[in-house]
Amino acid sequence: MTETTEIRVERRGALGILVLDRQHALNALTRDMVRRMSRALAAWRADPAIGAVLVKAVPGRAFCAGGDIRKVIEIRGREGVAAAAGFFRDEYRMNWRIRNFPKPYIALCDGITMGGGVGISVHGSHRIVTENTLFAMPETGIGFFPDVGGTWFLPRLPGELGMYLGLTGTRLRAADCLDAGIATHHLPAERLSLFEEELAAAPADRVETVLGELLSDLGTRPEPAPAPLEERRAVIDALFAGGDLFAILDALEADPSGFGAAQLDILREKSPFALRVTCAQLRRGAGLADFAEALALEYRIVHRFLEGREFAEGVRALLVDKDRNPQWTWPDPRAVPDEAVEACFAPLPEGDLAFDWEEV
Ligand code: QUE
Repeated sequence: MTETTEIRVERRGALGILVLDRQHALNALTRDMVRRMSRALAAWRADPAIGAVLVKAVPGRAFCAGGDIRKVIEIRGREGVAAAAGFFRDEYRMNWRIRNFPKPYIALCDGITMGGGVGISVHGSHRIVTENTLFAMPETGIGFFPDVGGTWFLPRLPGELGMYLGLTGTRLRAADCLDAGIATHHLPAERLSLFEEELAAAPADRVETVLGELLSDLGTRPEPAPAPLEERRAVIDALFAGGDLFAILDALEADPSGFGAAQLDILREKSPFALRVTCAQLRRGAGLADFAEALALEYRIVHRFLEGREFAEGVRALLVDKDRNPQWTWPDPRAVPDEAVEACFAPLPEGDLAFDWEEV
């Protein structure tokens, strides 16, 4: 399969439609896909005949499982850090365009929506989930950090939910996504094609109105999760409130309910270095003034993850060799030097990533 078939850029009525079509890889984003999406957004922003953008995947298990990070690690090995960073440059710039898109941006998250898939949905104006949605930011498991704007949206979820999701990589279903504010609407999957058809039939200047009508007509309440997140919110808020990872780990250890111990078991599988960085990243993210700053901070961090070995080792163990036995650089969070964490946030010699609607 050639790269050019991995994303379809279509037009239907006043709708700009992006169709992820890389099913064999759960629609994980290649650099080519990212660039095509980014270019389409710039063109549609300036096109008065386009009233809204719809992003969806070909029918299957996934909306989008992330980025094609196996390829990123391969490029890092062959061509170096700067070449590998190019993927993230294009991806973060696309994330910025989604958040700043001046018309409705509608993501149909009908299936696995993780990592990079969250980046192409959660920043849009309309995030539609279905009974098939499985949402997560699972990066700490592969020695990486919750990027694609995680620095911005995770600290802005209610209470300490963002810290919990970013550290543990916990997967959420539709009802929890709605309660958390990650999703804005729920549609049964069987109604998605009708939704698209009706929206495409609206003239450009009516799309926004019709969109609202369709969502209230077709939208339903999702099945509640078996153990809804809302019931654990108070416990999560108490246990994940610490200012640094050590305070959070101490709170989990002291929790008598069993929930704390279960979270510690989950965290023991993650990269200790990634956990330290993620905690510091999300606390910093809470204080940032705008989205661009958050992405620029991630672009700093990603350079350090490309320079180090933790990310490559996580990708090797979970995605390439699949032995699920990563040999992390530091065996536990206390062994990670503070300087190694702090170094992730230091300015880049080349300066920060810039955001605009020009070129790719
Ligand atoms: C954590 C992650 C990712 C992951 C698995 C994790 C991630 C990602 C992929 C992925 C999935 C399918 C593919 C692919 C990559 O898996 O970000 O190339 O075909 O992109 O545990 O963060």
